Amino acid sequence: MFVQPPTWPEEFAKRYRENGCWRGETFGGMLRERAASLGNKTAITYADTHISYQELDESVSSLAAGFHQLGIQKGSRVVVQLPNIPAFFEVIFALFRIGALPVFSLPSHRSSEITYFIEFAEADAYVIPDIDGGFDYRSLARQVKEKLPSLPHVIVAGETEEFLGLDDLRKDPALDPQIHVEASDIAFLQLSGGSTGLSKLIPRTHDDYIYSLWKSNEVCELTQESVYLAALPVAHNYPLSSPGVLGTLYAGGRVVLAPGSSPDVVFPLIEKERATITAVVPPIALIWLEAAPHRSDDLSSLEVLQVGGAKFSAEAAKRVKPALGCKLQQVFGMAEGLVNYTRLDDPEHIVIHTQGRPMSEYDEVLVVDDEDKPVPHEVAGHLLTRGPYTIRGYYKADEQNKKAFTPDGFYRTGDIVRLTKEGNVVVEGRDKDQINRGGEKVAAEEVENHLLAHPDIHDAAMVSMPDPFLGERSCAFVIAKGNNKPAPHVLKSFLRERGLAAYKIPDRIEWIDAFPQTGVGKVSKKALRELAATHTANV
Ligand code: J2J
Repeated sequence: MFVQPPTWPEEFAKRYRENGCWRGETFGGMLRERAASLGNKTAITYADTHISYQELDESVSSLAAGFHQLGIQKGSRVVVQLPNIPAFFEVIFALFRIGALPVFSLPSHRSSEITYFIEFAEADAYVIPDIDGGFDYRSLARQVKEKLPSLPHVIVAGETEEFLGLDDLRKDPALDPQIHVEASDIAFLQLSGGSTGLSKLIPRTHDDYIYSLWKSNEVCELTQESVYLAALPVAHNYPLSSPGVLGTLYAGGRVVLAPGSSPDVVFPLIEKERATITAVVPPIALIWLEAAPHRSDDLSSLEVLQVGGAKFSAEAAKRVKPALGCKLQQVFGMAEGLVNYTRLDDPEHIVIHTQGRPMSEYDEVLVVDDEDKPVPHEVAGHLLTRGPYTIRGYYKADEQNKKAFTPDGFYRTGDIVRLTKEGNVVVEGRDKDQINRGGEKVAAEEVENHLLAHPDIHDAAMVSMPDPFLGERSCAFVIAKGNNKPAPHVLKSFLRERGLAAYKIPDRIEWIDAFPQTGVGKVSKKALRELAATHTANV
């Protein structure tokens, strides 16, 4: 059963509509309009395949009919785990069109995450590619089916083996069931980075997400001429919406799907497709900066490189223009909503030293102390936010919502920031129990719980340690139950066998006799972070 998540109080919804933020558009309707007005213009390029808006719209209608005949209904949830391939767009727009909700999982997720998403969202189907990046997703689906035999459908884009094929679902587009979908309906469930145990699910409406797209397009100056190169996995909120692939389609531009983010893959693609904008996380930006002087690819079409997802150092930021010949745009966003951008005409010191400012004049941003009292400009504090595209509550999480939101509806981002006098945000740190591994978020508690399942482990605590490349890596400290202390690589295999995504496996695991404690007897993660940092410095 679909449980309605908390939403904006009527007075806010009314205001966002009256102010023109929410335009009453749906994703299904938006694609149909673009197909009508842009017809043969290319929407998506994938290797040598070019898909026009018209063609995309038709395959979406034919799949909408297929999903509907399969029993996927308005409000049904479908876990979508697809890489950067055209099927991603066909599937999600087909689901949008019939009012079913994609649950966006990442290609790196494994059985632990996927079974949780399917169970928690009570999903009716799970959509995968056959093989991607050398990994066979059908074998993953088999593991998932073993744990969840009642999962109704596994659908494969490609060679199906024993499963149902996406191509078998395609029906005559005229059979599109024409389901009525409201712009205020939840369009999909996005994943939170997670800080308390497992990822929470983020309900985003057509109205609020489409607003974040067209507002991002204004700020990032996206037009029909724009060519957005998707180098990050498109299911992640940042390349999906800031302005990302969906913003590009909204603008009537062209999306170029890259199968990876290395310079060998991306640079020739920028040259070939004359890409104008792309988005990366800081570690990828560093690799591109290193590679650029040694390569002869023509990157002259690239106007903007967006960097976000984790803090980009000022030293690296300074090198973007000289090395790549394009503008840098810093992006500080979150799947829960709020997105900040440096503006394309901002002076250099702002672009290099800040993470930009909220994209909408209706974003409310507060920086507060531990008692929720506002702090002055230039003083670091907790970032709280509320606005026309920031959620009011997670999906099926009544208890957690009490902590994650203030009584008047502000989302507690868990980020420590300071606001400059000009109103730009500088990210100074974090007070959530999360490790940001070069843009990939790892909830410490989730990994600790897996470690605690090991028979030799009495207690576990995971913290970040500084890393020049990723910004942070993870270090888990473990206390033994008895004398048996398996080697770290044995514990890592144990976690892998439990089906945990590779980026969540601790980079380092250390046995320790006891945890340092805070004054009130809790595990002091601060002291553990210091310990991890000293050990790192000694390596
Ligand atoms: C420091 N920390 C940052 C930055 C995100 C656009 C861009 C990014 C995301 C994203 C997104 C940061 N500097 N520039 O959804 O639409 C950290 C913060 C934040 C968390 C959100 C988008 N940019 N972060 O990264 O939901 O801690 O979204 O709260 O994955 O990433 O993570 P996520």
